[in-house]
Amino acid sequence: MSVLALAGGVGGAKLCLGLARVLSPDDLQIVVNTGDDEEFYGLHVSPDLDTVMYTLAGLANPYTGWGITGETFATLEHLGKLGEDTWFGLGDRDMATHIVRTNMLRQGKSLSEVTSRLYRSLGVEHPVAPMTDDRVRTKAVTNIGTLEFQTYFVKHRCEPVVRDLVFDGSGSASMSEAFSKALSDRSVLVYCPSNPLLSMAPILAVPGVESAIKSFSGVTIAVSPIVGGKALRGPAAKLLEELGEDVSCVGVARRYSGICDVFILDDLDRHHADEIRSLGMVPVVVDTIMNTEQDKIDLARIVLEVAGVAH
Ligand code: GDP
Ligand code: FO1
Ligand code: CA
Repeated sequence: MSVLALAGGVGGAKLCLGLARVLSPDDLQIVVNTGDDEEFYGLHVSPDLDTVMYTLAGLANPYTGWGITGETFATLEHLGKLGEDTWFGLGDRDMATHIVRTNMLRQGKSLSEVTSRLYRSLGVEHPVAPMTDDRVRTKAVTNIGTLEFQTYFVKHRCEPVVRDLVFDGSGSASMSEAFSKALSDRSVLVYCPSNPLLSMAPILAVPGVESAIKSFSGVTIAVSPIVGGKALRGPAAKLLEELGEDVSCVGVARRYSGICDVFILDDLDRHHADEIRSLGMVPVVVDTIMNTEQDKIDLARIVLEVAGVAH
């Protein structure tokens, strides 16, 4: 079975790890959101690409989900002493990733090329690509003004009330080559349990993506990131509410209506199965909470089994 998985950061990375444990590198292509990207201290940071990378490389910080385990922050501390505003926490080792990325981009390499080099260097064999090599930046239109994504997310801890989300630059962006190829030659598309508004929406906003998914010849399967009406972490539930959408797996499913065949929802949400069916998707109810590596592998196997049946 040949799979294309779409992912944001922490939630997406969990299922990607499970998929990578059960599929060979030839059978799995991962495509990641880059709307969260931003420059700090002159360095290009790609949080979701790095979260997936550190997770697949076994280096991810298990408490935060992002960054490197056992990280130190001496450079950041010194940047502070030199008068820099240091609310965005780049660790010493993580900083090396951004230095290599920034240098390669400056030399004219694409973000796809940089990503392949970084992942390979950390021993990750499964191919992972950004959704686009072009500049797309998520902005949050809030009650305190329009904020750059990391200012909203990290500096203001997602506290401002969001009225709209804008994916700056996406109108003129093109899908990365790996993304566009995977949409035409893979047999299963998986929407990982990532934030539908902040991680999946920017991927779907890249011109041509939605229409390519509509004509995708294989099976499309989503896993809900909303469990029991709540996000397991992060602002997904708060954002659904602020944007007037259903704060449940149904709100998530509605966003995938017309571009998804099978919707996997958690046991806790089994009472929503009929609503999912009425949106035109086949509901599959399972335990979707991935704490251990075995949980991630188990859910990945279920996704593949469901894909096999639906095919
Ligand atoms: P971010 O970019 O780091 O915010 O991560 P993502 O967008 O990829 O994922 C965030 C979403 O993952 C949140 O809405 C969480 O509810 C969801 N999530 C995290 N862990 C799990 C899990 O174990 N199971 C499910 N179903 N969702 C999860
Ligand atoms: N998230 C935080 O809440 N605080 C941080 O200081 C922080 C630093 C950071 C550095 C590198 C990186 O790749 C991610 C980092 N994140 C941090 C996480 C990240 O900004 C968000 O989780 C995502 O952008 C949301 O997907
Ligand atoms: Ca993200």
